[in-house]
Amino acid sequence: MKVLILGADGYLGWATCMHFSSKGHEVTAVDNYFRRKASERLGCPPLILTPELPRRAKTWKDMGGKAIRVLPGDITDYDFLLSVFSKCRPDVVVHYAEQPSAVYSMMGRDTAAFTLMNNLVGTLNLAYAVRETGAACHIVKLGTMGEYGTPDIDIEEGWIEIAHKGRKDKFLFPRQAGSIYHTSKIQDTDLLWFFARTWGLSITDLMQGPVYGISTEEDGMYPALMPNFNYDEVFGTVLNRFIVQAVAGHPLTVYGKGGQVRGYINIKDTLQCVYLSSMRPPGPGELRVFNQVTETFTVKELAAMVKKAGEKLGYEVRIENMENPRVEQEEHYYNPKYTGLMELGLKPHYLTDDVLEGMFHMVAGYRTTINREAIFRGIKWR
Ligand code: USQ
Repeated sequence: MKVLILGADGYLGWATCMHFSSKGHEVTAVDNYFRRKASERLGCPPLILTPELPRRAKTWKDMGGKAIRVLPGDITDYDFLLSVFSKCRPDVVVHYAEQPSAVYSMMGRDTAAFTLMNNLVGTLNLAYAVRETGAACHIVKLGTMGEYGTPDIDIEEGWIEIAHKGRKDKFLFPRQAGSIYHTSKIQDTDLLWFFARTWGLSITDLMQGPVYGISTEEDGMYPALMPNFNYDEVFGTVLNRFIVQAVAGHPLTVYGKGGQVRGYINIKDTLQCVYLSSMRPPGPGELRVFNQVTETFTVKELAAMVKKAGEKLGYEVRIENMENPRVEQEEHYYNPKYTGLMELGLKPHYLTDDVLEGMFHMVAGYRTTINREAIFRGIKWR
């Protein structure tokens, strides 16, 4: 297949490029380096400083991989995106090219506006490019479990049947996000659902939970190929942050009571999910939704697991329940369904003591580069 990966320089993007490439697909990688530049600007670069995409692609090829074409640019520039489509003629587009941080979106008016503009115009351009070039391609868009919020009923896999006054219909599951970022992901889903209904586009929406992990099968732990792993308050996800905090001797920053439940997924399983979805596209006009998580934990359960694994390795790990900078429920019902990807063939890597210890060992190798100032600065929702 010809695979176009938008947002190829993010935490998940480059790993996805290598995953498809290793299976013999023809990969084109696109990124405008937003996240790389923003995390640099905010003084919170990733733990491992990786080269930009052309160097990564060269390293991958030198190490025996297939060529990956790199086209740097911004998909909110429609002419640029059209030129990418004419060069690549994709069978599938994996769309990660969004501002991915809830915290960044809540820093102020400008970052909120950027998040909406970037995420919505990028997605709009993608739909138009598919239609204008007549590409018979499937769009795999990364969504987020945070779109659903924390409702007091079971969360279905994207769709819910509602009976009302004696009649029934199927609708997108109600969504009520907790940040401007998560709201932009509801809105981009609405855009794509509109284009599925109106133009017959074929869409998969992967409602992913927070991802953890620092390495994948394909990178061979070679630093130039490893994911851009952020541990700071703005771009880091909670479990990755806790491991770095434990290694740096910083208390684990549990927000509020720590009873917030989320569905988590190992980065290796993200790759499987995106791959499995790409190989089995939905029909034209269909918006297929999968909940992309493999298990659920409260934040305090995660902190306890990290403390236990860290102490076994000789670290002194302290947990601190701090005032929650976010507005979110700290104790709530949470029961999402997540069987669709298993039915497609996902073989989960669960969060075991061995996985945690492996992450500790890898992070410890970069201990001297950890910037403690970036760990917590207290960006508030209100
Ligand atoms: N949390 C803490 N302490 C921290 C960081 C986070 O207690 O130091 C808590 C948060 O308050 C939240 C939970 O951990 O309740 C998850 O936070 P997170 O920062 O790992 O995740 P979030 O901000 O929701 O965003 C991340 C990714 C985003 C993705 C989303 C999936 O940045 O791209 O869409 O996870 S989900 O959370 O399911 O919406």
